[in-house]
Amino acid sequence: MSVIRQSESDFAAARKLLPGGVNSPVRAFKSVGGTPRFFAKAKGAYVWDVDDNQYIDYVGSWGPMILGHAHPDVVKGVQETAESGMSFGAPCELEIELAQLVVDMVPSIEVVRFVNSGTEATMSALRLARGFTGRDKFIKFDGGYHGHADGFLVKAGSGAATFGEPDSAGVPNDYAKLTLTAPFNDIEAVRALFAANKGEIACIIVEPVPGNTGVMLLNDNGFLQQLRDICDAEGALLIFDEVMCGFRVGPGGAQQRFGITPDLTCLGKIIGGGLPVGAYGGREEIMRRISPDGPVYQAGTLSGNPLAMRAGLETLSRLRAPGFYEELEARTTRLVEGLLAGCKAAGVPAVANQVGAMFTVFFTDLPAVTCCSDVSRHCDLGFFGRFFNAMLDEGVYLAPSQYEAAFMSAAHSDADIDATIAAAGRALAKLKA
Ligand code: KE4
Repeated sequence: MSVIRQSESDFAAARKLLPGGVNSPVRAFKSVGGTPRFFAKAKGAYVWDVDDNQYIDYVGSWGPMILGHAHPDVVKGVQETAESGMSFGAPCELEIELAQLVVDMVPSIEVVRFVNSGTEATMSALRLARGFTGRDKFIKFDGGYHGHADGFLVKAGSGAATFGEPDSAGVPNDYAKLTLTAPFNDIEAVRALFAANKGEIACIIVEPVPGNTGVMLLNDNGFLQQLRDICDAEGALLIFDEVMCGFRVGPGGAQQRFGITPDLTCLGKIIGGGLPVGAYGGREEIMRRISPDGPVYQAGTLSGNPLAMRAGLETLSRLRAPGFYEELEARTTRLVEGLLAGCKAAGVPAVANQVGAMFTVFFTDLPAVTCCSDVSRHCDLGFFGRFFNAMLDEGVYLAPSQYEAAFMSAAHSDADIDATIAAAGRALAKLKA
């Protein structure tokens, strides 16, 4: 059991000043129990808490740190840029450079707008889809999490599902009723929604690689193509929420990996290299409806600020190195196979879902986890919590919720992966004893 006195003291102090002692709910460890670790430092594949305990980190700030923490070139770029000013509130050339890189990397994006978070990206894309189609309703999927804008907190996944509260207080019923939901991978349910809401649905928003009910896999029926086809037939827009899987499952995200072209794409996390950046983009015809070109309003004081743009540039430009994703995916596969082998050896029933460099291990007797109800009904969330804390004691930091994804970075070495697998073996043996 690691010494965590300073984290305990910090958590007590933080709880007096911050709701739950945190600035984002999942960080409070409510679903896994125990004291959240307050981080003091992060470098490469490692983080250190305020008691100087070191962990191999598979959260990576929830995805952004794909190069590893505090990459020297990213840090140097931010330091240099800061010398010339932290934020202008005026156009700067770094915005053009990052926009060009996003347009070059993400197949469907012709025009892009930078914002400050994934939530801003998805809420703006939804407003744009409504403005472009003149329709108010939209479809999301059970367990899909698209940030905390009101209309999305209806059967949200991730944080809300972790707390077992699929709807959030404070979301007006009149607003929530515009949100239609369907099970992921279920095209018949989507067809039924369009039939029952003829001419009223502005868009479908989907995580093409769901990561907020743990990682979910597409079925074998070409679900994303089916969504593309139904949107074309019904005059609705297809929005890919690639905040998590964008630049994570390949240089062009899920749309490039699966060869499907959405009308709008939402980005976040990796695009800012650890600084607050979100983005939404798509076909020029649609994006030109955004103010000041068009009537759909959206704005932001710190949007496109030079520091965040430079961090994003220094990060994305390194993802295009030949073999970058192949290596990352191979490391992730080796880790997942090692963890499952450890579970088997310990007699702990488990399965895993992995796409590229994101994965989730589920503790369940099911042969596969294919939807969010599999997680809430058939996964041992209590065991997950005990495993999470046992891995903390072994010096490995996993996501503090069964409903989250874990992320590999380019900084994780083979030795780190071997050490993680060995740590899991010890943790599982302790839990089985
Ligand atoms: P942010 O507003 O947190 O930058 O992005 C919201 C968002 C939108 N779309 C997807 C697919 C997302 O995964 C997210 C945010 N992901 C969570 C992790 N499940 C962020 C961690 C947190 O909420 O603290």
